[in-house]
Amino acid sequence: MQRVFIGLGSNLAEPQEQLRSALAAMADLPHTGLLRCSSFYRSAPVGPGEQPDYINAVAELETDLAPLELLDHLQSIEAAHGRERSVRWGARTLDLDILLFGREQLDEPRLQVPHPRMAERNFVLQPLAELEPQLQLPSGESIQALLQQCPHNRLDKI
Ligand code: A4P
Ligand code: MG
Repeated sequence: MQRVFIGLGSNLAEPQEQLRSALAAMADLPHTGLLRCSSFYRSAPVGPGEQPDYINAVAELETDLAPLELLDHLQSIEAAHGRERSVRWGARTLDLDILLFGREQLDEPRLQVPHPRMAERNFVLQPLAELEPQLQLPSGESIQALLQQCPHNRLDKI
């Protein structure tokens, strides 16, 4: 079993409902258990144009799936939630990112882990630190150090 952290985000179509339903879908995945989820956070949108605020959270799973198998399942869950890939970083009903997969470091065309942009995003780091305040990334950096260096965009615990 590997411990995995998933970043959840939504800013369309009842975002809190999207996250709750995504958590239920992840709990139902084969060879996978949902261990915990952080609080939900409301965050200022990072990306192009005018967008609604996001709801973000981080969930902890344990899984026997391989990383790319898990990615396939997460993309199916996104698709089932009406996600259409149009604008990069644009508004979305549901985004599920693999933040950490055990202590693995992967750099494949479809999957980079740790998630390459997590260190710049307080809407990822804050809920992750809520679950795991002593976390160290595979690089050796502590979550607390990353949080201090990260831009302080608007972020409110719900
Ligand atoms: N991919 C590679 N590595 C991973 C990984 N670790 N986890 C690939 C998941 N997917 C990974 O993603 C594009 C491709 O990334 C996938 O096909 C997968 O093979 P996508 O979800 O289709 O596209 P995207 O999400 O539009 O692009 P990207 O670059 O993943 O965007 P991000 O980085 O996810 O950012 N502002 C706030 N406040 N809150 C947010 O949650 N999210 C984004 C999206 C922008 N602004 C935001 C938020
Ligand atoms: Mg994504």
